[in-house]
Amino acid sequence: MMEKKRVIIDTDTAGDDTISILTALHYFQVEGIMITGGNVQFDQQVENALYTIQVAGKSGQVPVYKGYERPLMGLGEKQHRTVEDVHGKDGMGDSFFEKAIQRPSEGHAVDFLIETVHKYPGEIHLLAIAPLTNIAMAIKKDPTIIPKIPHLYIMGGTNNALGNITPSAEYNFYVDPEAAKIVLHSGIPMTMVGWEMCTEYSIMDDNDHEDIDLLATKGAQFFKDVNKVVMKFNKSVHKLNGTTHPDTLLAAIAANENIMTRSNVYHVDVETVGELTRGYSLVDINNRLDRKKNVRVCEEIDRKAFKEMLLDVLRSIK
Ligand SMILES: [Ca+2]
Repeated sequence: MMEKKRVIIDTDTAGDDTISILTALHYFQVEGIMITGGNVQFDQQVENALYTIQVAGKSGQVPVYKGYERPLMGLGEKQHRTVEDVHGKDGMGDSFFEKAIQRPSEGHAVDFLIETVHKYPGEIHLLAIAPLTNIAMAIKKDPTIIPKIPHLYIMGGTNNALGNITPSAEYNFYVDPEAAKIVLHSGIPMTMVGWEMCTEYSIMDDNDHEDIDLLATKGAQFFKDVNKVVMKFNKSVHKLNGTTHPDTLLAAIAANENIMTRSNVYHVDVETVGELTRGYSLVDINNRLDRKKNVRVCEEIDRKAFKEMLLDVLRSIK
């Protein structure tokens, strides 16, 4: 068997983050999980990550580090907004799972990232499925990690499409656009999977949920539990008929780039000051700005192959 690639996950663990973590644990050697402020109350996110590791049967094998609880500029109107309405009060579909046995590791997530990248230069792929605060701060603290990171996969932004937290912005970029800006211009090779990829290719409708139920595994039950609230939310707010899996899609693409059937490298930037557009991601498709092309943007996914990967992951968790 081929040796698994090493990854570090940066997550605001709630809802689909958990399935993304399960996906990463299935396909990668996960060196550690970093928590950043986002979806729900910070310590709850830490607990959710620890519990997810336990569900995967890997308790004590994957360290969880606490990172920044607030965005870089989290003041006044820019205060960070959690989204319990999307994922449930506990971020886990109001499942209120028991407390995991594993506890968070000592030390700051950013220091863990820096140390691990230096320990395995050229080997640590990053899966960013949260606001980009921790990764931006790591780059600022030690820019010498930049050439040692082979690839960064970002779930965030949109390719000039409808946002989810505001009409113009996707949640991860909206929470910390300054961090997104630092990361997008860092020079790290990166792939962005935007929210519109999620709504086009990752939705699991009632039929898909039936297929998942039929697996009758612990993984399938966990999937069902954490997705209870988001199913209702998506129907009423986003007019989407099913659950959305942006973070899982991101992990699946990182694990198997062949499911990304079309992508292009563009100049991508993020709006930090717009009255209506804070967090909006600009993708310069026609190169009107004539600026450096910095991001590979995912544009099409083999939806069937993605679903197969998801089923494989959930099937494997007995
Ligand atoms: Ca997330």
